[in-house]
Amino acid sequence: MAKDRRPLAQEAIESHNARHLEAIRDDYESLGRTLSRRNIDIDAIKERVGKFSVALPSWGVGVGGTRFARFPIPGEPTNLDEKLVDCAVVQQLCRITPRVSLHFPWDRTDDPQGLREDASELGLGFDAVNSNTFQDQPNQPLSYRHGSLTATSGAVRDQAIRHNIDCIRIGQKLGSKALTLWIGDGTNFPGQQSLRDSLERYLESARAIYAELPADWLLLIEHKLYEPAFYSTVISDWGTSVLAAKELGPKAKCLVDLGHHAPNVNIEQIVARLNRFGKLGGFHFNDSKYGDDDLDSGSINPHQLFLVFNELMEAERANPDGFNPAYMIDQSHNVTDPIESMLSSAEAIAGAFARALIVDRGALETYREQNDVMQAFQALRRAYNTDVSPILAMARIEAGGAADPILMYRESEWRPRKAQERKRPQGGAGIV
Ligand SMILES: [Mn+2]
Repeated sequence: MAKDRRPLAQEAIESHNARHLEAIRDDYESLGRTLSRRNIDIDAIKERVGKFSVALPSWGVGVGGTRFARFPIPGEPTNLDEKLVDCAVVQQLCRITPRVSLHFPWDRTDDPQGLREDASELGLGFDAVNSNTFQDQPNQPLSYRHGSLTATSGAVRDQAIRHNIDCIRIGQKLGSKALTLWIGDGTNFPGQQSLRDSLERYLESARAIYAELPADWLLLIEHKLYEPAFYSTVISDWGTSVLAAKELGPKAKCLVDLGHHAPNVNIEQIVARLNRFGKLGGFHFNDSKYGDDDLDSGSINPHQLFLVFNELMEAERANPDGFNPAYMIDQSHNVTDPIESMLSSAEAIAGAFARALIVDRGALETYREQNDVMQAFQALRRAYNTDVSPILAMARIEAGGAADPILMYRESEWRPRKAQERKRPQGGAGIV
């Protein structure tokens, strides 16, 4: 049995909860009566919410930035151990973020086994590992300036393939079960590279990585429309992603990052398409206004988040046994305390999940059959308009989390205390 090194005093959380419990219970019972008039058992919904989880990105607990600047805050984590501890704070307060997704080489470790034990003492495990061939590292023999897995140079491609295989090996020691593959490869000029051959090189490199996957692992292919390349991107859209996944084999699936699409694209429809072909691998949750903004989940378009989960519920109904997509937050917190953003986002994601659970699916199907457009829409609207926060709060309290995670976080004075203890963070430009 691992030692318990969770960062916050559990008694403080309990005394915080004691101050809020009566009000939450009151709201929960009232919502329970509302839902029971719709033949929905609130306790059953709470139970499903209690089993829901979403992984945290290790890079999300540091203050993010843009290519113009980064404005660090005192007390933010400056190394992997501190990042893990901050993830543990999030998990201790909200109880639906029990796994962390690491990013190599940013989260380089010489002792993955020891790291796994440390994480377990903090109440954390590890989710998908992420490779990074979109920037050069100090002392790296060959540059990715002109691409990585799709570079014209075979030696550069080999270096990028080897890095991905290293990530799999480290991930195995951490208990991960998936490698997320996103490359920045693409072009800025028409004519710069052959659009056909660069995809061919991607497939060849990805095949070499796929061949090294353990039997129970997945390769999650993440597409993105543009940036850092601005004319063409090799894995630019879900179509390219699903074709590549089909060509590679059953362990290759598609990862949908909500910010990686053209404006106004119907992402929930993409979810349905990928699921139809057995290729829905996972999600990177965030929100966006203009592009890959990496804003907090549910802060801009909570309705879209709900519709995505609604589609996920339909996918689960169609395929109840084999449905297990990897859910992860992927955001950049530039102007907030990252822990607070992560708590707010986890709540938004779980809230969208809970709303999708209370859609009356039987009625929805009947309305669809009858082409009763307005009532079909109302079936979704009724669920979307329901305030599910008492369900989330009750599930969280029963799991040992905080009644009001952000308030409790402030009461704990975590960041001011860390500002005294931790090294001063560096500013400068760049996304971390
Ligand atoms: Mn992503």
